[in-house]
Amino acid sequence: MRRLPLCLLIILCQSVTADSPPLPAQPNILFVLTDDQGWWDLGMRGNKDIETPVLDQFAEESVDFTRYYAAPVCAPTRAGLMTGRYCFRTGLYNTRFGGDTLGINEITIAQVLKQAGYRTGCFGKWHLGKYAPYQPHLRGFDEFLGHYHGHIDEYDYPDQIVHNGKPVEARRYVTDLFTDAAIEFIEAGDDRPWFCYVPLNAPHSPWVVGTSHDGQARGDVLIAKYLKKGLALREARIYAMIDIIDENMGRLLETLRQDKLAENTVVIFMTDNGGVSRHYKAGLRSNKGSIYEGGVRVPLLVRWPKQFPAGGEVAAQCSHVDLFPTFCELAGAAVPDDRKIDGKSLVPLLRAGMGARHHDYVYHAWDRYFPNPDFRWAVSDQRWKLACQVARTGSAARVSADPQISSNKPSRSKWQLFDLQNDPGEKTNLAKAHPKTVDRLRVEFLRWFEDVTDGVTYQPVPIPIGHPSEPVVEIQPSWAKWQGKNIEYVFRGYDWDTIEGWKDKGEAATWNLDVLSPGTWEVELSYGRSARGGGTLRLSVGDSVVECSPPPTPTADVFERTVIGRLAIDKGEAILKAEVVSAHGTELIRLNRLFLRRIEP
Ligand SMILES: [Ca+2]
Repeated sequence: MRRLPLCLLIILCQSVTADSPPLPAQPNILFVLTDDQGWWDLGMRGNKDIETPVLDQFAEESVDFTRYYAAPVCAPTRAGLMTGRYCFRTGLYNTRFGGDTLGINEITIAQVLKQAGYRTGCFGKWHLGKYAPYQPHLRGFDEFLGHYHGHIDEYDYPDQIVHNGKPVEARRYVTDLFTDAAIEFIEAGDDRPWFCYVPLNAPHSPWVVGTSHDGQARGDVLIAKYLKKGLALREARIYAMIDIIDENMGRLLETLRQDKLAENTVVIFMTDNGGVSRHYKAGLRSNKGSIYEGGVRVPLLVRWPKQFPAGGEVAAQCSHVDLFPTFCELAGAAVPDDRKIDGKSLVPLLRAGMGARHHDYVYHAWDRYFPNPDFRWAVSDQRWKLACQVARTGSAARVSADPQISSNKPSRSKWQLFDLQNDPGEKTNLAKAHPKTVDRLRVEFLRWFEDVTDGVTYQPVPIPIGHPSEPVVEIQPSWAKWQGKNIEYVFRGYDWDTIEGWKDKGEAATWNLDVLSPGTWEVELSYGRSARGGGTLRLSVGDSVVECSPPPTPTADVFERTVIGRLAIDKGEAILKAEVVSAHGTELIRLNRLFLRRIEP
């Protein structure tokens, strides 16, 4: 008896699609992605404390996907969104250390839509590659304003902002800023349809809501509002950031309304991984980074007035990789046929406004260090989910850019089986009661894992230098490998990272380079040095060497820049090496960054 309604639903779904008139060709696509906002961080999910009136109203006008999955963390989801492929196929395996770079042979949805005649813009967090030619304006986006890394540190007067490859200064709260840029893009329209991708970096840490130069009025008011409701300060800050997201979603939708674009625009709202807030969880287990539902189930709301039924609800399990073929179908563009695309278009489900089946299986795996089939993984069918989450030991601050293969052994005792239909909170492990289901899901997961990792190398891509659009290349510590007893990488938000503790002769850090054209580069060192330390540092690429003894800076945490010489570098793969010639006292320096500036021949 349980199966009958399901069959009817499938038949209904198919008949709606088959009998429906064709969709209007090439609608505009406005795609809003938020960062670390949970499934539960919406009023419509029963969260009585958060205030998201715009998104709640938008949900009533949209098709709501109730089993929609992102990857457990940021960059893997973005890789899947941009390519329709699970991230491991693309060479992307990390959120830092250069492992967050989308393979150069991947085809992005922006490239496809641009080819199909769309104007394309991206406003927000890219997180798929820092260097040319991995930057978004070189990967199909006509227009990019945003940042490359996983987060920035200043949200009010935002730092690390880039416009089409060039660093720029910007003011205004970052969510307002990216929304302003998206609205400018939408309103600068011509006859072409447009694709406007708005990957807002809120409410990702560091949870900054201040408006310091405006008297902190808005930030203080929003935080105070949530503190009064009894939230802890951290939670109040996250909710306050979501208030601002909601307000800006309203600005985008109002722009469409005023410009009479609403009926010709498909609007998508989703978030990039599980939430980080803990005040209200809608009964889901765990948070961002995990393979439990709280780590991977995210909202997906899709609105197209008169085409997709308002208030529709899709129960079928769907995945972030599905948006790529969905956008292709909306644009009338062919899905690339020279590679495996994991996603399946959601258009039939959207037109029906319902559906109980889409993917037989959806897969998750996340290990910061290296793709690993035994560490943190899960696979689900429409009812069951097999999950394994093993805690890794060790300090994240000392994580090497050199991927280490885990020594974890497969351990069936750590596998958990959940009945998601009856236990969406993943409270009861049924693995012992259903060994055949466990076997089936594990076999399916391993089949998938072998498939998506087959023939792919997982290493930080070599840093390209000599690309014509990037005459100055910033070499960051997080992309280095290092060797030595004292030396260590310290993560402080990318531009403030260091490699420090250089004490013994021979202690070294290296970066792999991909030299696109031969030439001479001026080397500038950004560093801090205490008067209690010092010494001589050598930088080399092959036979080309420069040495320097940088003077002290006001403290070891104040970074100054100094040009230390020139390196002649041949075309091809090369290794840039920094090493201790001599050191005394506390440490030689704290190496913050290197800048390679091409000298015109
Ligand atoms: Ca995220």
